[in-house]
Amino acid sequence: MTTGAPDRCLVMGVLNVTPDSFSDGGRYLDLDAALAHAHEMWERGADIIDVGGESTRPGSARVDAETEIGRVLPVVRALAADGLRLSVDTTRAAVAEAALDAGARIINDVSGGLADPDMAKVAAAGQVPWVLMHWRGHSKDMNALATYTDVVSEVRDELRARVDAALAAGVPPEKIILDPGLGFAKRGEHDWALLNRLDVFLGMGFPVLVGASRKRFLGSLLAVDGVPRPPDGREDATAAVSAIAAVKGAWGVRVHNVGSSLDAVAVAAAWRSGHA
Ligand code: PMM
Repeated sequence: MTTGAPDRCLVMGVLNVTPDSFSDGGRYLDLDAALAHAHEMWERGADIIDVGGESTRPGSARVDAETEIGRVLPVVRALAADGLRLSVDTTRAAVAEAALDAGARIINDVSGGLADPDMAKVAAAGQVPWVLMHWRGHSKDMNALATYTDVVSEVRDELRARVDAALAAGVPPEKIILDPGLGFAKRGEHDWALLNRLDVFLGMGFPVLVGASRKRFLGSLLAVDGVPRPPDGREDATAAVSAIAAVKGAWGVRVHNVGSSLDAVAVAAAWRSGHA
């Protein structure tokens, strides 16, 4: 698969094989349930299934590498054998390497290579697309790291530093995908500022992935009497972000409900081209 411009924004379906992810934790820890959900997303038209074995919800504790590998590998092996295109959502080089060996084709690293110095070597050796997300620290610390004077330029500069590190490690530029990291060491005001200036990230010269699905800033936007809308009620807002991201030229959106975002990116593609 290339990371160049496809004719429409790609839809990456989230498969969290975790007990505690914020919106779907515990639903797909069972292997059969995970495989069935992945197939359901794939048959609906998802372009990539993103398999993760460690929750990144704000405040969550880490799991050890063996636990993460134990969750991710059986799922990757089975889905790759069925021909699904998979990314592995991990910050650990050992997990990424094992998942690539088992058939995953993309590394989705929410730490942009910062959490594990060996990740760049794995990405360079595998010659696979590598999503570098903006990140400032692990989940238990990230709310305290959400301090910015100018969030757009700081996220851009910090991402640029991750790109430079990846290139220096031998990762080909055409394999790099950037992600502003909505909700990761960001408060709602930061998420909106980043979405408002998606053009800055698109202008960095690499494909851009947007992960807004069901996130807190959408719950806050849709709050009633100060009570955030729960994650299950954020689907329409997620699809709206997918449509806007696609109209602006994002390479992909990472979402839990692929159906509504596939419709959204279809509308965006028709809008952009002026024909269906
Ligand atoms: N968000 C989450 C997990 N992985 N990966 C990328 N590239 N971008 C994101 O925004 C992102 C991610 C957290 O959401 P989840 O707990 O619902 O998976």
